[in-house]
Amino acid sequence: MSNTNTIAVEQAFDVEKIRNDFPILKQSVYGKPLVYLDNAATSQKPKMVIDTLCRYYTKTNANVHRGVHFLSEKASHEYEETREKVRQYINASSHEEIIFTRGTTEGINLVAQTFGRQNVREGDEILISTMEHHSNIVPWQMLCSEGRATLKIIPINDKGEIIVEEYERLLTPRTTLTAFAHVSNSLGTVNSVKHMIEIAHNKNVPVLIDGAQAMPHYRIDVRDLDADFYSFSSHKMFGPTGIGVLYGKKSFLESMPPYQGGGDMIKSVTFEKTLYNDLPYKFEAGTPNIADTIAFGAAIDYLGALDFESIQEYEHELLEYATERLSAIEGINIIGTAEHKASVISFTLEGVHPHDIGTILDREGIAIRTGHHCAQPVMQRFGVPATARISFALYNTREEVDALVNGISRVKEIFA
Ligand code: C6P
Repeated sequence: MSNTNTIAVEQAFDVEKIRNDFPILKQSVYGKPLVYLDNAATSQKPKMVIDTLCRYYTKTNANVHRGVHFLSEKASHEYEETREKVRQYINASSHEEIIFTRGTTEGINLVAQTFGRQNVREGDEILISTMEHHSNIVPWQMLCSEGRATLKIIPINDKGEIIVEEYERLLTPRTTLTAFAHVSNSLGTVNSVKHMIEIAHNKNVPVLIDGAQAMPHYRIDVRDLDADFYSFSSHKMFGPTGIGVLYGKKSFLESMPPYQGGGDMIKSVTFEKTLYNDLPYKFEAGTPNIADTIAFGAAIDYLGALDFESIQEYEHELLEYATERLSAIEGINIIGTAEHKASVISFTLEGVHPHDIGTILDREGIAIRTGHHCAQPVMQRFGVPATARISFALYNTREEVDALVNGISRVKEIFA
C-alpha cells in the first residue's frame, strides 16, 4: 500500500480515539509502554464494557428468569436484551437461535454431545481441517470414540490454506457433519467459509463454523453464510470472559436433545417425567453468567457502532506492514502465508526458541503468545514444535510494530 493510501486509511480510522476507549493500554510494563499483541488469546476491554460490569453489580445484581421482584426483572430484561443484540448483530432469524455458552469451546462441545450423539452412527465420519484449534478437534474425537465413527482431516497446503478439492472429495455420504474455523488462530488464514458451506450443503452435510477468531475482525451474517452452527466467544470481541454464543439454525436446535439438565431448562419436573423448556432455554441449564452476558451486550454495542470497512482496511494495512518488516529480519520464517489472512503472524527465529523470544519481548513491555497455540496438528504439519505469534486488534499501531521489530533486534543481540 502506498504512503498516500496509508495516510487516507489512518485518517478515516482514528486509532488514537479507539485507544482512548481502552484504559489498560495506557499502562507501562517493566517501565515500558505496554504493547499488547496477544489479541487472538483475548482482547482488551473498552471502558463501556468495564463500566457495565461495575454498574450491574452496583445497581442490578439478581438472578434471572426466577424472581418477580424489581431487580430480578431488571436483570432478566438486560440479560435478554443482550440476546437480542447478538441476534441483530449476526442477523439470526430468531432469539431462539442464540444459545449462551461459556465460549466457543462449550458451543462446539454442545453440538458434539447433542447433535453428534443423536446422529453419529458406527461407520459415520466427522470432517474437520488440519488447522483446527484443539476445541474443534477433541470434542469430535471424544464423540467418534464413543460411537466408533471416524474423524477425517482436510489437508492444508504449504501456505496454510485448506485444499478445497480435497475437502470436496472427503465429504461423502458417510459425513455426518463438517466443522472448521472461519479464521485460523495459529496461521491467520481466512477460510472461504461461504463457499465451503455451499459445497457441504450440496452434499446434504451440515456445517459448524468455529468463529472465535473471525468475530473481532468481521461483521458476520450467519444467514448470508448459511452456517448451520456458528460458535464464538465474547472475550475475543472486547467483551468479558466466560460468555459466548452458539448460533444454531432453529430446525437443528429443535430436534437436538438438551446438553445439561438443571434449573431453567425445564417446563415441569416430576420424578416420572420432565418436560424440557423451549429454545433457547432448553440448552441453558443453571444460573447463567448474568453480569458478563450483560457486559457482552455493551461490547456488541461498541462493535456495532464501528465502521467495519475502515477497520478491515486498517487492520489489513497493519498486517502488511508487520509482515514486510518481520520478513526483512534475517532468520525469521513466517508460518502461514495464505492469500487471505486476518491479523495473525506466526513465526520462528533461527537459533532462538519461541519461548525465549516471548520472555525477552515481555521485558520490553511487548506481550505476544508463544507455544503451540492449542493447535498442535498445525505445528506438526509445519514441522515446528512451537511458534511466536503476534495478533492485532483494531487498537494496535505501526509504532507498536516498530517496537516489536526493535524488540526482536534485542533478542538477536542476546542470542548472537
Ligand atoms: N484461542 C488463542 O490464543 P475459548 O477458549 O472457548 O474462548 O476459544 C477457544 C478457541 C476456539 N477456536 C479458535 C480458532 C480459537 O482461537 C480459540 C481460542 C486462543 O489462540 C486461546 S487458546
